[in-house]
Amino acid sequence: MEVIIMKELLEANERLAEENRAYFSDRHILAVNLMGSPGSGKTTLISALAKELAPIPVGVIEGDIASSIDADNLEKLGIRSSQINTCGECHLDSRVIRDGADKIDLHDAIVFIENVGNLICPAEFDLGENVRLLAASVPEGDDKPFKYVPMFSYADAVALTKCDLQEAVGFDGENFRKGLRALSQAPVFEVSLKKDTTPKGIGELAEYLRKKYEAL
Ligand SMILES: Nc1nc2c(ncn2[C@@H]2O[C@H](COP(=O)(O)OP(=O)(O)O)[C@@H](O)[C@H]2O)c(=O)[nH]1
Ligand SMILES: [Mg+2]
Repeated sequence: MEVIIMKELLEANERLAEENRAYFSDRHILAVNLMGSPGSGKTTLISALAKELAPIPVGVIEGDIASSIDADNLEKLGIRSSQINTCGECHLDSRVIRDGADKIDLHDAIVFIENVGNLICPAEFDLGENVRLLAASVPEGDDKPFKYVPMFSYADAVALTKCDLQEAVGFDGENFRKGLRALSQAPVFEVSLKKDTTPKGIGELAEYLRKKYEAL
């Protein structure tokens, strides 16, 4: 019974994902589904990318179980944002995306969908995005691609965040890449966005997204 319900849920999600894809395409929007653990640096990454991607307009659909902290902070930085509260659900699904996109009301833009912090469930729900970006942070450990296989397989690109902490936590970059390469050829972008320091590596990731936007 449970299996049938899950199958129906995923099929319904897939139909709505197709509608979202058409919605984004009609408005010339590159939609980026940004996934990763809580605290992996997703919101920090979006605010740095928005600066780097200018003059391309950037908007954000923020997914969180509760609160509007991230959307409020991004709005303060001048980044158009809408907040979706999933009220306990551990991922976003296609159903809620359209509403969030209507609220920011952008076209000819890059729209980030910051998914709920979780390395498991978001990899099961297509949102109609163009790019699946995974923020994997150095303090989470270099073994994560071996453990969270569906998520690391699902990502089109990986932002390896908090690289300034590499030495402090003994992160083995070679082991991380070995785990990832067993699953996919997704490019890895190493970034450091420590508060009050000069950002590192963000230009390369912005360039990757800019090229995807220009190819729409
Ligand atoms: N040292 C360091 N801290 C970072 C970096 N990126 C983000 N942080 C910090 O990590 C914490 C969580 O970041 P946030 O962007 O809110 O993560 P999110 O929950 O994935 O959206 C914040 O205190 C950030 O300042 C980084 O590159 N280096
Ligand atoms: Mg966040």
